[in-house]
Amino acid sequence: MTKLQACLFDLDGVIVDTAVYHYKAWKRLANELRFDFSEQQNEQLKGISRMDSLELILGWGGVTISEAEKLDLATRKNNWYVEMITQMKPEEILPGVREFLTILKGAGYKTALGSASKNSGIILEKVGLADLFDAVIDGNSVTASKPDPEVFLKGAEALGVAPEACVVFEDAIAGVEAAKAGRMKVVGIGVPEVLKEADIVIPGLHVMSLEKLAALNRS
Ligand code: B16
Ligand code: MG
Repeated sequence: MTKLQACLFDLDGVIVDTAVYHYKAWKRLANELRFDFSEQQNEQLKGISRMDSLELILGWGGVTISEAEKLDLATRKNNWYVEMITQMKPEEILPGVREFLTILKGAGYKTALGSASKNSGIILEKVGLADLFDAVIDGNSVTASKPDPEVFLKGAEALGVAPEACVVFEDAIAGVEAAKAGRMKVVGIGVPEVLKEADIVIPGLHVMSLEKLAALNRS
């Protein structure tokens, strides 16, 4: 058994709730195209890449367009999204996140971000968490989306830690699958009925502790 040495964190839904901003921007785009989609449909967009999200949304609206038009729409949505996230403040960090990251650093664990977002750098800077991550792997440095393990394997590599010695914190099913495919332990953020493959599931990082991390080592 390899002793756990590093923690890898998803961003949206684990560190901050940027899903609300993604939803507002995608909804604005859909409305301009003269259709709408529900909050329930929006759940399917969590954790998946920008272009994959656009494909799903266009499918819901029955819209068929060229690849060039798709790129243009994705850019417009992203501009609206960036306008919103540049207003983000440290108060938007989810409960217990800063505290747990600080405890991890104090205990000698390495930390990395493993997100599908190409905007993770701005978000971490705006909420003031950039200094608590030893490495940031995001949509700018990966080619395959979750559930492919690439984002987390690159995170482990950047930290110089074996995948078996890493724990991933994830809120999306595709992210949990990615971590498992990368041979890592997974702490699901959400409910066990949804994140069935996770080793443990907690409601948020406010209830995470070094003791729970140590227990994963024995599981
Ligand atoms: P961007 P995560 C994901 O973040 C979001 O959950 C998903 O809704 C979004 O489409 C994706 O990032 C790409 O974001 O358009 O900013 O590159 O959960 O992987 O941290
Ligand atoms: Mg997420």
